Amino acid sequence: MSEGRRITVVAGGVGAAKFLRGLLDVYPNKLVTALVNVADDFCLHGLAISPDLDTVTYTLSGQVNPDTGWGRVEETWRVKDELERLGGQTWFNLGDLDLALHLYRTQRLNEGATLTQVTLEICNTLGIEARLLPASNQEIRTQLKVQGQGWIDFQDYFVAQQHSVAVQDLRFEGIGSAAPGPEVISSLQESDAIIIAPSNPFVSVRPVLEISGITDVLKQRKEKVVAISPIVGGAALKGPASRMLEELGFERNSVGIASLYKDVAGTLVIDEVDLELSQRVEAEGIRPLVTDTIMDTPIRAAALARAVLAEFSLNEEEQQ
Ligand code: FO1
Repeated sequence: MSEGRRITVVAGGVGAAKFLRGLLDVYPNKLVTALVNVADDFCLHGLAISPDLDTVTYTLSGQVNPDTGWGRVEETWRVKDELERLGGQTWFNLGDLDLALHLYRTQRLNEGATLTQVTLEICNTLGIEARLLPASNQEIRTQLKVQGQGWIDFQDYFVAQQHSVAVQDLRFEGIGSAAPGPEVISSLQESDAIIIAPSNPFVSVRPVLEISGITDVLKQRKEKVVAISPIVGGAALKGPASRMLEELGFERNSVGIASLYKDVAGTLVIDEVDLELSQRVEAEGIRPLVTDTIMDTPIRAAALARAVLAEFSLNEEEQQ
C-alpha cells in the first residue's frame, strides 16, 4: 500500500457503504481498507452472492441504486421477469447487471480464485482505489433463531420475511474454523485508525469480530478504534438493528451499542439528538463523541468522516 496513515473500516452493507463513500471523498483512497462482512453471503440459482461486498463496491463506484442503497442504478429486470414466468425463485431481487457480477464471481471461484482475489478483480474493473477485503475466504453463514420457526438463514429473515419476526438468538455457521482473509490482520495491526462503521452490530459487525484473531487485535488497539453508533434517537436509520437490540436484551439506544463495543472500541460516535446519553455511554467505559451521524447526502457523510478523522488528528492527510 502507499505511504501515509492508514485507516481500516469494519463494514457491513448500506450504512457502511455510505460512510465509506464520505470517507473516500475526504481521505486518500489508497490508504483506506474496508474489511467487509461475508456472513450474509449465500448461494441462489447456483450463484455466489455477496450482498455486503457488492453494496460497498457499487456505492464506491457510484453505481448503487440510490433508492434502495443496494443493487445497481439503472438496473433492468428481464431475467427476473422471465424467472417469474417460469415459476422460479424471485424473492431475492437480482437485476440483470447485478446477475452479471454474480456470474463472473461464481465462475472465478469455480476456477479456484479466492473471494479476496475476485473482489480485487472487480474493484479494478470499476476503478476503486480503496482496498476491499472480504473478512474471510471461508464460508460463514449467519443464522437466526426466530419465534415459532427455529433457526433460519439470514436472507430468509432479512429479505424473504422482511426482518418482521422476533429474533431470539444468533449463530454464525462455520466461524469456528474460518480464518481471517489475507491481509485482514495486518491491515488492522498497521492502521492508524480503525473505524467500526454504523452497521448492524449483531449481523454485520459481530460476524467479522468473531473471526479468529480479529477481536484480539481490536482489544490490543482499542485506543485506535472508533465505533459509529447506527442508532439515532432509539431507531436504526435502516434495517432491524434497534429492534434486535431490544429482542436480544440490550437497551434500544446508543447505550446498548456502547455495551456491545466497550471492549473493542475506545470511542463511540453518537448522534447529536442523543447528547443526553453521553454520560451513560461514558459510564459503560467508552468515550462518547457527539456529532451529526445522519448520512442522507454525500456532504453529510463526508462531514461525519471528517469528525471521525479529527478524533485521530488525521485531517491533515485530507486530499485536496
Ligand atoms: N435487500 C432486500 O431487502 N430485498 C432484496 O430483494 C435484496 C436483493 C439484493 C440483491 C443484491 C444485493 O447485493 C443485495 C440485495 N439486498 C436486498 C440487500 C441485502 O439483502 C442486505 O442489504 C444485506 O444482506 C444486509 O446487509
